[in-house]
Amino acid sequence: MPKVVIDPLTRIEGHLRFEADVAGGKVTDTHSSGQLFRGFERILQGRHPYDAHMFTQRFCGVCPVAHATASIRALDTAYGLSTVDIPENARLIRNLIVAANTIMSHATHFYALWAPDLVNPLYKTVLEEKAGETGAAIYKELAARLTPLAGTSWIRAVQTRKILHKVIAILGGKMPRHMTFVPGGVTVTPTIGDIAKIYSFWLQGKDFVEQQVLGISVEDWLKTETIGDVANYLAMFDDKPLSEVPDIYLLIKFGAKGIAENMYDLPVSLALDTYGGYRGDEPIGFLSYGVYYEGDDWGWLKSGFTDGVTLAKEAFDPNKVTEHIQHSWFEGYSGGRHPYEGMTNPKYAPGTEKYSWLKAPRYDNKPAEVGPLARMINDQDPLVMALATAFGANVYTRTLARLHETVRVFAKMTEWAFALIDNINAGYTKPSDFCNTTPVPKTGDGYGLTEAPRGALGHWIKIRDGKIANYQAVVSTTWNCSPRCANGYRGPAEQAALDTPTPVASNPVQLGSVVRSFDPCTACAVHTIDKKTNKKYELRLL
Ligand code: NFE
Ligand code: MG
Repeated sequence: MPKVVIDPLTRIEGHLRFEADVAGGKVTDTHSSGQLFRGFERILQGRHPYDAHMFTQRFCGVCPVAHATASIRALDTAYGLSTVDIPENARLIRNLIVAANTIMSHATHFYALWAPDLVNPLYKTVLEEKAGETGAAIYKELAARLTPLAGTSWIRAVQTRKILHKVIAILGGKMPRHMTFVPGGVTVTPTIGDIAKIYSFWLQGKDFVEQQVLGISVEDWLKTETIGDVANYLAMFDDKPLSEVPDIYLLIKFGAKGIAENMYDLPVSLALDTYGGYRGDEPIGFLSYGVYYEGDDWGWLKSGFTDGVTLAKEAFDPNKVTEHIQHSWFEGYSGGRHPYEGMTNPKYAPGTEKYSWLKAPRYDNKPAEVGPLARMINDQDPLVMALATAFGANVYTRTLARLHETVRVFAKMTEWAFALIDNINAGYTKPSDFCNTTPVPKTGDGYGLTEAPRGALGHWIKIRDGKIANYQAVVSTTWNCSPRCANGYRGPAEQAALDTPTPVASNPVQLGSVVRSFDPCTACAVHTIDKKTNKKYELRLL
């Protein structure tokens, strides 16, 4: 059976290998394999608890803020501090930093890491073959906007990304790896001028979001809640030339067979809604831990676990999180283990049933998709629920959920910024208004749950004799790209890639797009290898 191997797969930090068996032009089996052991959890053992958020930010250059947040929330709880013990100013600043990082990451993913697939030559052929001049015009417009390094939207997205980094740098000293989170709060005490600067950057970002991405105001977009609203939105631009419609119009209208070919009777679409979903013959769910302080609580975006097929939601229970290592290059236990008891003992064993350096996180022993689609579903966002109900979970809804979340979080940032201004104007400017300084405990257990841009992220810490005795991080991409667990269930991306059309083995753009729709933090994919011939193929960006 021919095997397609994409290694490395992603266009960011590279070490994910994805193998697919292909028969009859479709994917019949999959193996997702992390190719790198780093060992941060072992490095942290025996160190001062303050090292946790400094070291774990080095996990990654695109989501250091998420790791700082998970570490600091783990330390907050280990120090005996609950949400109300964190001063409100600190909660607002933590929110603003997490929001800026998430928006930056989502813009990067859509424009630089995922959308280059849309200008793959295969889509040019498909669009032209099916719809002649109309198809050629659609492809030309996609290419003009999304071609890496040259596309008009690509360039503006990269510029906007910089603005979000500046917001974090004002509050956190620098980016990546800011320096302001500490147990009990933050170290920065911003002035009104600092916040005014942040607001001016936000306004620049708003120009891009409204002119290029949405074509309407952020506020109006957030009123889009039903498939009917989506149709009305599309209708606003239907009379305009393609060169004048917003980016999201192109994606919504021409991205889905369900919209273009069913709703509009158009002869052509990219059919992104026809792959990247779940068969439903293995357990699968959507998991979110919740994120952003909301008043005295955590979880402006709500936590939850929603069944991947029925979309029935249940309350999240942190005790149900485990990691399996049966198919991972680790040793020490069988079945699943809660992260407090977790172990990271590497044992490379190629050619066995083990095939990845990623562990297999499971919720209630089920594989779970994490990320913007899971967050929007668990938050019961009306628009994403409508899309998921109409089209299912697939490349199309996963990508739209990420864009929609970006707009929601972007809009919310001003609320937090203005609340901070109000507090400062009211005189809440003492150091204790920003940090509840608390001594390091000799002994303490803590866990910090948050949402990284790519999904649910948890750090678990045990402090003994004032030092870190055990540290376990269960990371978003570990959930999404996990290998099989002790029960033999495939991980979410492994399941979602089954049945993906692979008409041309040398150019498996749909397969790459399915796995990339999870925004895995792994690699800069530039080639694929046919294992049989060992011939390398360029995954063309242009
Ligand atoms: Ni390296 Fe990260 C995010 C985390 S990895 S990008 O988002 O946590 O999944
Ligand atoms: Mg781990």
